[in-house]
Amino acid sequence: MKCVKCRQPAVVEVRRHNAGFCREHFVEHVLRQVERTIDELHMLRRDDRILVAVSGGKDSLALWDILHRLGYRADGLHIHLGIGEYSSESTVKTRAFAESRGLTLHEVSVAEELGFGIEELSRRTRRIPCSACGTTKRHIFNRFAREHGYTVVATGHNLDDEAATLLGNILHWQTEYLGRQSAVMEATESGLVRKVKPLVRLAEREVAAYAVLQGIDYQVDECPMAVGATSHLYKEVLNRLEEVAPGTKHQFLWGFYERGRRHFPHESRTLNACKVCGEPTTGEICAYCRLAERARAAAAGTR
Ligand code: Q46
Ligand code: ZN
Ligand code: ZN
Repeated sequence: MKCVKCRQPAVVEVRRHNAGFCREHFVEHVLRQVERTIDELHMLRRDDRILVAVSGGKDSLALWDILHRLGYRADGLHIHLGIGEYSSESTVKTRAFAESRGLTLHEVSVAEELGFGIEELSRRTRRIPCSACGTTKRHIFNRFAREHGYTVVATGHNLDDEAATLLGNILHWQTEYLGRQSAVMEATESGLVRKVKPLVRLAEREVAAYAVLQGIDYQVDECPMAVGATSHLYKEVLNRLEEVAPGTKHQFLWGFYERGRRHFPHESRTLNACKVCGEPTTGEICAYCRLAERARAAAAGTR
């Protein structure tokens, strides 16, 4: 197969575009896809101060690299989750990446905040690890962005991630989630910082190919806590459909953004300041503070 742009041998094939690309033109293709997503969905402004949520995996490091190349002002925030060797290795990769490109990296440690990491947090609170982890990450990213004057938080969710979430939300008819599922979450007066997902036009394998071709040394291991997650099964199912009919994932997700989402309720919720930490919440005390309180109570043996 030859590159559609220059007829040199292709190194990556993108079946849904029925095209092959050489290294140089694949990189250019990825940059254009992200630029197009940012423009079409009005994700970022040139004067935005962007905080990239960097885990050390391919998606977040590729996103940081791409935003940097597109000329945006983007700093990184890495959270030390405290999930054994997986976490320490992720931190090493993230730091090395930031250093190699001269980018500003902030770090926050869950263990320093709570006294223990995600593994212990989920054990003590008997919550599914990814649920406790998600609550913690959302809280830390939003609070950090707000306190440090960032106008937007960017995450590395790709087409496969978002299509799998959509499939899960439909299978369970989570109408409230469907109304909110979007590649852009606007800021609220109550203090939720704007959130964007600039990689939603790129399939996971395209992001991986981009990271490899750009020489990004990322954490290749999966988080050990994610073993058996249903999202893996949804991704497998979607990949199977994609094999038979290239373009299915894109049509599914982007069709939803363009034609499906508006049929689900998405009225803005009234949010209050959490009585403990001040972060926005629908109740009196936010999910993160309730989680932290439960974990501390369990440690003190009061429950
Ligand atoms: S880090 Fe955290 Fe993920 Fe690990 S515990 Fe689950 S949510 S899988 S992106
Ligand atoms: Zn080429
Ligand atoms: Zn709180």
